[in-house]
Amino acid sequence: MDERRLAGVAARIEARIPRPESFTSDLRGPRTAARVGVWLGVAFAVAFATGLYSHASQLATPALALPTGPSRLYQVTQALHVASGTAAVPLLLVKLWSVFPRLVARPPRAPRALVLHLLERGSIALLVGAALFQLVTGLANSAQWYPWSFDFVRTHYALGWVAFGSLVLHVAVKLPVVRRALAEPVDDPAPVAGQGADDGAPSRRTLLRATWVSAAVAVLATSAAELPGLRRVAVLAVRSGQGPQGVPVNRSAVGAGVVDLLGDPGWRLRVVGPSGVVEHSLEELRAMAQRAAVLPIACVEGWSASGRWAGVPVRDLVALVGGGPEDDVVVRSMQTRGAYRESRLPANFVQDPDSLLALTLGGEPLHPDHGFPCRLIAPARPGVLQTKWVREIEVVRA
Ligand SMILES: Nc1nc2c(c(=O)[nH]1)N[C@H]1C(S)=C(S)[C@@H](COP(=O)(O)O)O[C@H]1N2
Ligand SMILES: [Mo]
Repeated sequence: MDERRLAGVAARIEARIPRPESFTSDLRGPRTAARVGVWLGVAFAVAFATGLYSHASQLATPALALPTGPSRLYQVTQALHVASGTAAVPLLLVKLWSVFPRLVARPPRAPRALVLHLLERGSIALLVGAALFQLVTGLANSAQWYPWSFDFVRTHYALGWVAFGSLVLHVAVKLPVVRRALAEPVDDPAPVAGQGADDGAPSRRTLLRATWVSAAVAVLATSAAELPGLRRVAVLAVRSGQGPQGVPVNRSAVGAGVVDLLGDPGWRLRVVGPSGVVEHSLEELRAMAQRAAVLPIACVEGWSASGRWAGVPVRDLVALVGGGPEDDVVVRSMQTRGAYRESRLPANFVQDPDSLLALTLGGEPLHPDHGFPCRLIAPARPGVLQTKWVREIEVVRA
């Protein structure tokens, strides 16, 4: 009796679980999945390559010397990183929709087929999980929202490898299906009059066009602020482009807890090197040979702004304490807490004449929020490493 009731309940549940046949839209399936998949693959490849470069740029001692020019290199690659990740959001949603019926396909019974099925499903679970994680954490990061306690940089980097690795595997496994699907026409030929009815559903071509448009709108709404004249289109951009001296601010002087130190007449820049320690007052720094350069602040979060910075080339300060062309420098802020209170400038960046200890922005002394009395600004470098409120520069031999 009980057993019969149980069997009845099981049968009713079973009947409610959708089967691949329950999804009737022709728009799903390989022809849609392959076409959206191509662009999703491109977006992930761009995000992965630019992500690796960004990661290498933030290492204290990268394995190979990264180029110091063109000065906008980091700005451009980081904008591409955020744009490709943003474009991937609508692409991934349409792609998941197009293959969703396969998720509820019943596993085969034969042991060999079952093992293959589970391996395939496992690799797809890894790919989808890692891809969703990357897009969600990346978007939250570009919105400056950190609702988690793990280390974003390390986790996003590690899962970038997982996502890209499982993507390569997925493409390799699906290549025959993809080729077949791409060789087929996007839409079936229109039904001959009198035979078969046009059910009024949109065509696959319409669906694909709507997908491309969504991806473009998502990119423009978040990133157009980076393009000249298009800031007003970027309704979802986090940075307004406003800030003292025309450059936005991430961490203000108040936020960094340095306000009380900025007016100190006893402030000296300490420069430590092989031949000793030299201290410079602000007046002395202003009296040294100055150099100006138009350089961007390019935040890892995706916003950027260029300014005309002027000050003393770092290499001139390093030369005064016996530093040589092979030496890195560590730049330390007056800030006593916070992850970005110091940064390391690799030797080839130290030697670039545009790597400045900046004293002015747009011809005016630095605003307190931009790092008064002086800050580091170097070409092709992530914003997080452009240390503000500098107190000490130390020459270190790698
Ligand atoms: N000392 C110190 N320097 C810092 C930071 C910081 O928190 N402390 N933030 C960095 C980050 S994340 C960025 S994007 C740039 C922003 O520079 P800006 O505020 O002048 O635009 O400063 C960098 N320099
Ligand atoms: Mo930043």
